[in-house]
Amino acid sequence: MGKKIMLSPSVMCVRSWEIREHIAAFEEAGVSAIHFDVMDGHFVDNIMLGTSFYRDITELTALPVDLHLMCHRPERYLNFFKPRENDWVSFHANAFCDHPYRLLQQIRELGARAGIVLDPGTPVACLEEMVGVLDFILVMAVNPGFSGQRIVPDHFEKLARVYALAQKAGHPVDVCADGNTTVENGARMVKAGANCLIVGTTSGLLGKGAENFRRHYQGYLKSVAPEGFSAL
Ligand code: S6P
Ligand code: MG
Repeated sequence: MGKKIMLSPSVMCVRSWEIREHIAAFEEAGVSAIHFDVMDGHFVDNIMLGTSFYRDITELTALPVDLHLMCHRPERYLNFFKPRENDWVSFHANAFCDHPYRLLQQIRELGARAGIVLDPGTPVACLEEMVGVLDFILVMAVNPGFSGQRIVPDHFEKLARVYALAQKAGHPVDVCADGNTTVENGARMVKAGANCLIVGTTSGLLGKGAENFRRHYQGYLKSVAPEGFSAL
């Protein structure tokens, strides 16, 4: 059995009125989590995906929700979202946050999985002091704020450095890639060390209806990890 690859579909790429059928398709496919982009209009200009939509999703499924907080002061949002046990919560190393280590501990105390996000411009070294309290690292392949962008050129090399650091943690730390996870890029991301891919419009899986997701999910998974894989 080869490397286990997790896929997490990004719901900002799904029309809100199509969410119910998509969640049914995600459950059938056995995705690892549902990626949920939160944008505060300050850390990034865009404003997107709030607490009521999060609650709607949690009423529809027990699948973990992967809260990607693109927000300054991410510590403020735990009380608003109230993540469930087994949800994933990540925030950006370059967002204003006085005590990121403490916030990671607080996320874990809720029983959720704690993650740090690296922008394309954020150095990998900032993870060194936090890797002991991390469950995953989300490496942005695009600048945060929008779907449908092109990957930054040095992303694969950066992923490899993140993977090397994660290996030294002494406990399992997942390495996730977010943005422009086309089949071709996804395969290179997996080779570079990612074991989790956030899939959106450019993967061809989202933005074209739930039936399209159903039809192409297994093929995508096979293409990004051709040497033997299993979904978690
Ligand atoms: C971007 C966001 C991402 C997008 C994803 C969409 O700010 O964090 O999670 O949802 O990049 O996928 P694609 O394939 O359109 O880039
Ligand atoms: Mg995201």
